[in-house]
Amino acid sequence: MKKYLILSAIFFLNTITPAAQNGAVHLNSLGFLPQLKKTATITKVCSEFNLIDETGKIVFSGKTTGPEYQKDVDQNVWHADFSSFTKPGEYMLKVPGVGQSVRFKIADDIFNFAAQASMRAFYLWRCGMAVDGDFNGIHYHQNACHLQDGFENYISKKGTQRDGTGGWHDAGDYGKYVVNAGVSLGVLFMAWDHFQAKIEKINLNIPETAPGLPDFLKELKWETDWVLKMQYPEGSGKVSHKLTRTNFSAFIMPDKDKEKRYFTEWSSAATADFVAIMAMASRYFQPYDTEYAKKCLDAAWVSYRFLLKNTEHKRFEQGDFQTGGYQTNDVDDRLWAAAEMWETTGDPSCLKDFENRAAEMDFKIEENWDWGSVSNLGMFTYALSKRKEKNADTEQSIKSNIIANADALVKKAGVDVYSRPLGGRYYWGCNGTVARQTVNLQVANKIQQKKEYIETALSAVDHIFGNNFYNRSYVTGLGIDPPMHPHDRRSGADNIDEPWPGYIVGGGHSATDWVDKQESYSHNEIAINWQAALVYAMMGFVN
Ligand code: 9MR
Ligand code: ZN
Repeated sequence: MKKYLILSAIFFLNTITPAAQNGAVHLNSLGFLPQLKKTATITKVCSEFNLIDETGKIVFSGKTTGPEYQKDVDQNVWHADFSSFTKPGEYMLKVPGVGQSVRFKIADDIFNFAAQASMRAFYLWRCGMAVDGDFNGIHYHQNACHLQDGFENYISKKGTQRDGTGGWHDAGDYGKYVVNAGVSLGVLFMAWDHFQAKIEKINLNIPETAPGLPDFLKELKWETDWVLKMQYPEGSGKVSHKLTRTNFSAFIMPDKDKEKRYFTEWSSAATADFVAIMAMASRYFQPYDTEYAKKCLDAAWVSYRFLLKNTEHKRFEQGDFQTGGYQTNDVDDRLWAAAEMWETTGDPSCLKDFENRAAEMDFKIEENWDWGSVSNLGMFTYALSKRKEKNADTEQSIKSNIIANADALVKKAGVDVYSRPLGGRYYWGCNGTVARQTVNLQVANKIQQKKEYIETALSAVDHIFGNNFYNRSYVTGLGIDPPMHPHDRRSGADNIDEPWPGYIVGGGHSATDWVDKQESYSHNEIAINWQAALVYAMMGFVN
C-alpha cells in the first residue's frame, strides 16, 4: 500500500510538475519567436543538447558552450543556442546527462497571450468600479471600492469631500499616487506610440467605459480621468501628490477598506508629471475624442504655467502619512513635462525649456530608470519627434547618447549568464527596470536599426519568463512555476489560491535572495510602474 502510494505520487509529480524535475535547463518558458534568437542556460555540466518535437523526434542538435562562472549567482553555466532552428511547433530541449526543459512553442504569436494578460492586469487594478476577470478557469472578482475618495482635510479645506474616484490602485496596496501614475502612463503611452499596430491586434475584453476608443486607450483613460481629478480645483495648477489613507490597510478586499482617504498636499514632481501625462493624453486621445484632448491640454497648460512661475523644488512631506512616499527631485520631471508640452503643441517656449534642461543634464540617457528618474521619457520623445525646430546639436547629442546607452545594455546582457541587461544590479522593483530597459533598446532601434537591440530586449523578456537563476517566471499566472504569493491585497484576501493573473513581481535585492512570500513586500509586491514596463516589453513582440 505504502509502496503504491509512493509510486503514484512520483507518477503524479512527473506528469504535472515538469519544472521540478528539469531544474537545470533555464529558458523563456513562454517560448520563442521563429526569426529571433533562442537560447537556454544550463546549470549542470553538459556538452550537447537536442531539440525534440512533439513526437519525440530530434529536430535539431548542437554543442553547448561553457562553462562560464558568475559570482553573484555563484554558478557555472553552459549555453545552448538553437536560434537557427526556425520551424514553428511545440518542442522541448533535452540535455544528455542533465535533463530537459519545459515544453515550449516556437510561434509568431507566442507572446500575444502574455501581452494581453499583462495589459488586462491594469483593468483588474481598477478602483471605483466592480471588476471581473476569468483566467485559467478561475473567476476573479472585486466589488466597487473607494467610492468615498477623497477628503480634503490635508489641503486646507477641513473635511470637505471631492470626487477623486477611479484610477488604478498603485500596487499591492490600494493607494493612488501621481508620481507613480506618471512613469506608468508615460511608458504605456510610449507603448501605444511605438507599437500601435501590434497593440490593436489584441482584444483586451474590457468593459465599455470609453466608447469609441481603442481598448488600450480605453484602459489608459480610466487612469487619466483620475489623474485630472488630482489637480487642485481652485485653478492654481498645483497637483496633489497622492490620494491615500494615512497608513496601509490590512489584507482585505478593497471594498472592505472603509477608512478615509485624503488628497494630500501638492509637490512639484507630481505637478510636472501631471503636465507630461496630460500633454501625452491630449496628443494620443486627439484622433478619437477632441473634446477630451482639449480638456487634458487646458489642464496641462495651467499646471505648466504654474511650474514656470514656481521654480523651486516643492518636496512632498509625509506628515501624518505612512503610505508610499514617492518623494523625488523634480528636475527630470520638469524636463519631461517640457518635452511633452512641446511635442503636443509645437510651442517654441516649451522647446527652449526642454533644450535648456537637457543641456543642464548633459543630454544624459539613464540605463536604470523608474519613477524617481523620468528624464529618459522626455529625451526619447524629443529624439523621436518629427517636429522640425529642434536644435541640431542637441538632437545629435541625445541621439548618440541613446545609441551608446543601448550598446552598453547589449554588452551587459551579453556578459550576464542569464542575459540580464541590468547586469548585476538588484534593488526594490528591479524586475520592472529590466522590463523598462526594453524602452531604451526599442528607441535606439528606431534611431539606428540593429538586430542586437531587439534581441537584447528579447533577452529581458526571456529573463522575466524563466531564463533566470530560479528557472521561474516572475509573472503571476504565466510561464514556469510563477509567483503564487505576491504582496497583493486582493490576492491575499479573496480566498482563491491562485493570485490575480498577469502581474510582474518586484524581484530580489541580490541575485539570489528573491522569495515568493506575501509578507515580503520589498521582493514580491506588484506595482503599476513595473507592470507598465512589462506591457511595453511584451507589446514589442506581439505579432
Ligand atoms: O517602487 C518603490 C521603490 O522604488 C521604493 O524603494 C519603495 C520604498 O519607498 O517604494 C516602492 O513603491 C511602493 C510605494 O511606496 C507604495 N505602493 C507600493 C509600491 C511598490 O512596492
Ligand atoms: Zn479602490
